[in-house]
Amino acid sequence: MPHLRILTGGESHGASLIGIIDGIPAGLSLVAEQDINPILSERQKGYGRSYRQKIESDRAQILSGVRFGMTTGAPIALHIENNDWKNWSDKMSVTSIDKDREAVTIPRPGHADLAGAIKYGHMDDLRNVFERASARETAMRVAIGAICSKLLFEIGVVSVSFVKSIGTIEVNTSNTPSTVEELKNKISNSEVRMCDADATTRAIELIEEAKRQGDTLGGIVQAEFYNVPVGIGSHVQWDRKLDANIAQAVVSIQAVKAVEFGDGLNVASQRGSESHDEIRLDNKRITRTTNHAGGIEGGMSNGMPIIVRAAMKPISTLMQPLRSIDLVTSEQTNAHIERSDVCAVPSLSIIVERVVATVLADNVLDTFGGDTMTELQERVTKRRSQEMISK
Ligand code: EPS
Repeated sequence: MPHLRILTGGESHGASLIGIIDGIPAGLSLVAEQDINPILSERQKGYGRSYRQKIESDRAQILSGVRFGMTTGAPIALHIENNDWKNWSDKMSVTSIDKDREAVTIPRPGHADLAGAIKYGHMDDLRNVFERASARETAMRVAIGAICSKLLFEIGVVSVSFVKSIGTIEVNTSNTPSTVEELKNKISNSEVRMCDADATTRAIELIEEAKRQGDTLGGIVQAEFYNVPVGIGSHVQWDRKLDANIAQAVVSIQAVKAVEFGDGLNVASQRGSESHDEIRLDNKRITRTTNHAGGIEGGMSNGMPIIVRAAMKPISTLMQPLRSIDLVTSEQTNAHIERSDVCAVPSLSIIVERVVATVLADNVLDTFGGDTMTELQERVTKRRSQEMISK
């Protein structure tokens, strides 16, 4: 993160999630009820989530850095309560308790349980690892990302995200709507955030089948960002490349195993003539005929839509568990079972959109600076004028 500083804290069944984002300019209008909480609700939806989502109704409270609905330039501290905490206050007690802690000692294949236990010396209670490893933490990353989305919106950037596949069910992209608004409408009518009614029905059937079999499902999501100014990120140093920054952030999301930009893995089998985007003028604006690159060349935004895909592995808590060992008794047995989701791919699309927004806002601020939103907007407007050819 070249400009912003961000930290999150909190456990899945602890009292709450907290987050701090430092580096947002002064003068950004910010109201949690309008700018953050509707997006947190979206993250909780999606067919295949556990009963937990009926217990939670995530709302971020802004604790600092905002006065009278405007950012002051100071660090913004956020708080999201875990409603479920009241049911877990013994198991997650901060102070020692007299009761049995019901320790978990059988790691789940695919989860952070085993490596985390060996690393931090928690072989006698894996809960010390998995409560923090849990994807519950993404609620706070979405809240922070929603602030970044608002900043991007104020410089003219809009975004959308959707599910491309769940397990073996893929959307038919041939009738994808051409405008962002139409696309958003179609996605919001699907319980799995797919812009294809037939694929939605089949994905829901597949989730039901996986649930009956005590199994889980992964999938692929896509996030798109329009009107990003040219030249955020940089070719001059490895850690300033925009795609590298995005890849790190996206792969840091729980259960994400792969990230792609534009044509992604397909570039490997293409010819150069098929893979690159020809440059042309559209009313004196420099633009491209195609967008195979997904809006990034040489580690910099090139003005075309930024297209990012992420692949999520199936969730590692299985109701029909895989084999594992008890770290205390050495007995070969079934992995630990904990209430969990069958499929969280629709939520991942919301998370990826906000995590990428965070990286884009960070790179916008690194490139253009500005202590106030007015300064930032002036500098972005100047850059946009350089995207034109005057003759
Ligand atoms: C998660 C397991 C489930 C999910 C949770 C992530 O929680 P629980 O064990 O309480 O049912 O619902 O995700 C959330 C709580 C959330 O808000 O996204 C896990 O193990 O990662």
